[in-house]
Amino acid sequence: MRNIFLAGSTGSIGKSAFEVALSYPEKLCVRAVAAGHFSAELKRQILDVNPSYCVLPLKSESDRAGDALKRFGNIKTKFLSGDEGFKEAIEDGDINVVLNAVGGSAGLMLSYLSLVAGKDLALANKESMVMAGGILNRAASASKAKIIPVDSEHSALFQCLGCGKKTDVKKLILTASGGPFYNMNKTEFQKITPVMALNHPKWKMGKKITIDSSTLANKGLEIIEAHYLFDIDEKDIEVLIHPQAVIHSMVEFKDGSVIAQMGRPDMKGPIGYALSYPYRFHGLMKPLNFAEAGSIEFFAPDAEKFPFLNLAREALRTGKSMPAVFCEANEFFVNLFLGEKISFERISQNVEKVMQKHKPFGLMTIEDVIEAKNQAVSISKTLLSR
Ligand code: MN3
Repeated sequence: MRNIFLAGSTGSIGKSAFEVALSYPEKLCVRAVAAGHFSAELKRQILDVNPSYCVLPLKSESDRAGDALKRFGNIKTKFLSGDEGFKEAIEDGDINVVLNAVGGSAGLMLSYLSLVAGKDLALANKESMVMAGGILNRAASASKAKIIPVDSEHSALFQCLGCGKKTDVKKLILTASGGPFYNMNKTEFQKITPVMALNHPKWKMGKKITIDSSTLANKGLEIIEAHYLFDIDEKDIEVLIHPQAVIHSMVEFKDGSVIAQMGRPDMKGPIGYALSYPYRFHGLMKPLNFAEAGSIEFFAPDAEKFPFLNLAREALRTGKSMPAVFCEANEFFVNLFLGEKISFERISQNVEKVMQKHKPFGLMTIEDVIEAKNQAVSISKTLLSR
């Protein structure tokens, strides 16, 4: 039995993970949940599984949740708040794995605390790996905890890498659906609204990641994530547009052989794999029907149309605090775009300016990462006041 701390339980990944857990009750148990707010969905989850803990960022929210569930006499859930609350729940001896499906840089501390506590981390929150990859890897090796990717491309790479030795790997090939604007003429980019950008052709996801998919910042973040997860050089990580999203990523070995991982675009695949590894859950999802899938296409990405690919590569080559600043500045400007305060093309233009102004410094501790995050926000704000 694996006892899961499911963080971000009411988001799109969280809800799929909840379903996976309920489908394999003899193998999985949701022992703790965490969400950004107390909602009807969270209440339903607590009533469904009666977890030992529920963690919310604010004390006022966790008090509200506690009050709302008090009248259900059999609920044994302890309501906690903030990083202290996370720590208490993570450190509970019953928890074996933390599934971090928190959206954006808010997931950073959870990844760190989980690994420090020696708990395996099923990682859907790519931002924490981008911002603090080196620190998280050190924490994992010190505590002997494993980091198992839940991001679909990285789950695919993880599965493909199992087919050979690391010294025999030539390159990683990250596939990208291309998002809704891949075929749009760049001159029309100025007309893109948040509603248009939120309409992703293949995956149904949260707002921040859907915008990131439309700018290809998501793929940029995934290059950095892949580097830290698998210790592969930036120049050996290729991006390939593959609109059908049937191949989730590939690994090329030095003998010229390429291994691909395929399946329907269903997040239950990578979630289930991370929670069953090194085994597999039987009947997890409908297999691919190749005759139905029809033809599959591949294109080289257009880095001029989507500047985030090269910005991410530059951040990774610069290293130190630059990936964290890249990640945080992007999140800052994505939120402004969602609020219709800046245009679509401004997101990448502003991130580039923030990177130019930032003086990179080495990241030794998690506090250094938070300092990089704060600097990214303050530089981002100066771009708006002019
Ligand atoms: Mn992905």
